[in-house]
Order: sequence, then C-alpha cells, then structure tokens
Amino acid sequence: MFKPFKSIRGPALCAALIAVSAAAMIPVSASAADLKKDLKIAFLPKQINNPYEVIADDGGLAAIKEMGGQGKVVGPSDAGASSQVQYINTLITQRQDAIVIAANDANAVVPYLKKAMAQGVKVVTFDSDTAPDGRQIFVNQANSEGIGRGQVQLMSKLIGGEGEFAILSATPNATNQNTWIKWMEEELKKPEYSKMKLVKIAYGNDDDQKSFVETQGLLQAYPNLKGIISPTTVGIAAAARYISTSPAKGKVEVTGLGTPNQMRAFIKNGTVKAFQLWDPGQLGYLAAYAAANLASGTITGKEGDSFDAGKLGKRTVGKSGEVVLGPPTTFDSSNIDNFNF
Ligand code: RAM
Repeated sequence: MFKPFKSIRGPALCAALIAVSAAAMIPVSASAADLKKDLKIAFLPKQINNPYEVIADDGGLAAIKEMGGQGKVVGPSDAGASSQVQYINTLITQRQDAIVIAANDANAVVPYLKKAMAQGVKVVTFDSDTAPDGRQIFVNQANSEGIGRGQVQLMSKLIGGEGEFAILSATPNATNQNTWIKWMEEELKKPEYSKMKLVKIAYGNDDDQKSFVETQGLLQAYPNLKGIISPTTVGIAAAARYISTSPAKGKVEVTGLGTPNQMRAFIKNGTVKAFQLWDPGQLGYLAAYAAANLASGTITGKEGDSFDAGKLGKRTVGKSGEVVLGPPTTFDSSNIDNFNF
C-alpha cells in the first residue's frame, strides 16, 4: 500500500515533485532553431471550399514548408457542427504531430480532440475556438471584443446612428461569430446607439446560396432595414451580391468581415462603403508556428510562453492559451487596392 512520505525518500521525492511542477509553471521563450524537422501538421478548416479558409490554410502550409515539415489540409465541404469529427479520427490514426482546427462547434469536436491530445497529438484551434479543454492553444485573428464592438461602430457610422439593422451570420454554432455577436450586443447597450435596433440575426451557414436567400428574406421581412452586418466572408459577399442588383442598393448598407478580393467589385460599384478583416494567410501562418512549437516540446501553451513565429516575429501566449494575430484593418475605396487576398 502507498504510505505517503513515511519512507526516508519521502521528503526528497516531495521536493523533486515541487521542483518539477514549478518548472512547468515558468513560461518559456522558444527560438525557431529548437523546432523539430519533418513534423506532420494537418490543417482542418471549417470547410475546405471557403475562400477565406483556403487563404488561411495556404498561409499555414507555407509556414510548415519554411520549418521543414509536412503539411496537409483536410476537411468537410459544409460547416456543420459535427462534420469535422471523422477527419479528426483519421488524423489521429495517421499519427499526425499536430492538428490545427477552425472548429465548427465549441463542444461537438472536444471529445475527439481530447482523444488526440491523450495520444500525444498537439491541438491548436485557430479562427474559431473550442471550449478551452479541447485544445492547447487558440490562435485568434484579433481581440474578439474589439471585433464585435468595431462592427457596431462601423454600422453606426454608415447609417448615421439610426435605424433598423440585421446580422447575417455563419452557422448558429460558430464559436467565432457567436462571440463577436455577443460583443456587438454588448456595444449596442451604450446610449449612443439608442436609435439603432437589431431586428434579426439570420444564419447563412457559410453557404453562399443560403446567405443570398437569407439576405432576400431580410429585405422582404424588414422594409425599413437600413443595414446588414455580416461577420463572415461568405455572408458579406453574398449579401453584397444580392443588394448590388436590387432596389435596396444605396438604401441598405452592407458591412461586416470580408476579404478585399471578394469585396473589391462591391466597393467599386458603391454597394459597400467599408468592411473589415485581418490577413487570413497570416492567421494560418501563426497557427502553424504555434503547432510546431507545441509538437517540438519548446512550449506547452501556458500563459507567458513565447515562441518565434517566423516573419511575424516573437509571439506570446496570453490568458486561456490565446495567441492574438493583431487588430483588424478597415477597407474602403481609399485603400482596398493595396490589398491582395
Ligand atoms: C468566414 C468564416 C470564418 C470567419 C470569417 C470572417 O470565412 O466563418 O470562420 O473568420 O468568415
């Protein structure tokens, strides 16, 4: 039977255990030279046919190549809550060193990601997080509160602080959009928005056609609608496309999060005045570096750990294992031609 600390080795063992756990608490600073070569890192986006995800994954693959690893991208064609489960299981069987996932649901994938981690596969979420116990690091595109509040501030500017507006989101489960919407609602509580009314949150499921039809539905249901915020690159492009050829053009403002390349035509033809995003390629790139560092054992993902992220420089893990890429950019007719993604 185990008799705690009765043997002569008890105190020594105890001191050793304290030393080990103290070492585990001390943040580390990793350099690129410490990374293992030939790491197998798999990207699992929300859906493989979403242009945003493609840019992000390509950024990740470029980073993996730079580090001398083997990268690949697998994933579903729809952003449904459990559509990623089968891919996670396969990646575990293939003994990948790390999985980098943009989760379609905060909880549905967690048991499978936990299984991966239990078998030594490192897990990084990026773009859309899981519950914290589903991963070691979350690489966030920008501060979530800032994104959410910023979207309402932009809409307020576009409609002169007054009128009905709707949100056209991605899927009802999307962790990233739901977090941003929560912050939008928080921002709306401020007195300066008392004349603005959020009339509906619609879901286009990050499906172009469904987002297009939802836009049409919003315009029909709310004849006084002044604006649509679509915090998804799929949604904003579909909403802008619908409005660009409808009588609502010039009456209903569309803003949200979009890629400059998908939105350029709508800025040029006046359908959209301004929208925001970050560089998705940099997001994937940073996530790959986080994954490679975890898989090399140079960091464990605790708060304060820092690592070298190639051309993005040194990055530090914050609270709850979060690493932030940087603030979003606002695109309009004055700067859109400076961006090509
Ligand atoms: C869509 C996806 C993605 C989100 C962007 C802004 O492409 O929903 O998760 O970050 O929009």
